[in-house]
Amino acid sequence: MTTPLYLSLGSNIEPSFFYLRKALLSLSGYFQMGDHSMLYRTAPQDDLNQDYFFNLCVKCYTDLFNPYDILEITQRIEKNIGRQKSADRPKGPRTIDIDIILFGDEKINEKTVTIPHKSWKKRNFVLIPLLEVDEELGIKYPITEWIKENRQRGGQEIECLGEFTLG
Ligand code: PH2
Ligand code: MG
Ligand code: MG
Repeated sequence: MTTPLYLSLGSNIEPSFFYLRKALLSLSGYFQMGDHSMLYRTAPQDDLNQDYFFNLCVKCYTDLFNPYDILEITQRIEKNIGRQKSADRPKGPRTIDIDIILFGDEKINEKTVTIPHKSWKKRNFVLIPLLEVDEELGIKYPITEWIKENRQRGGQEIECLGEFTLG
């Protein structure tokens, strides 16, 4: 049985496009790849004092069923791309971030992994590209409502830069 897996990718250390491409190519070594969204340039959230991010979402499929196995893969790829975690700035600048947003109907809330992602409802840089890769998610979750609410709260600047090709 294959399960859909929705990932959000982000980078705000140059060369961001290179890191994002490398992440998509690496993911294709572990998962069956579906569509990825357009590329977005987005204002930093949470830790505001850093460069703008480049974000996109991708839909994958996998036969794995243990969310920890998925996490291990995404973290291994982050590490390979040179991600360095900073204890004093957990939401600070990063070469690449690969976040698990949704994994089938999985619900897990533990220290190392939370699915659906802890902050996905509050982040238009996740919701907008996510809806683009799978419109039907908008039936299951009130995503357009969340997007509107987030917009009203402010600080959610997001600019579509167009298609992101792997070539
Ligand atoms: N990631 C964060 C914190 N803030 N802001 C934007 N715009 N994009 C991100 O990917 C992002 C962020 C923590 O992972
Ligand atoms: Mg993140
Ligand atoms: Mg992360």
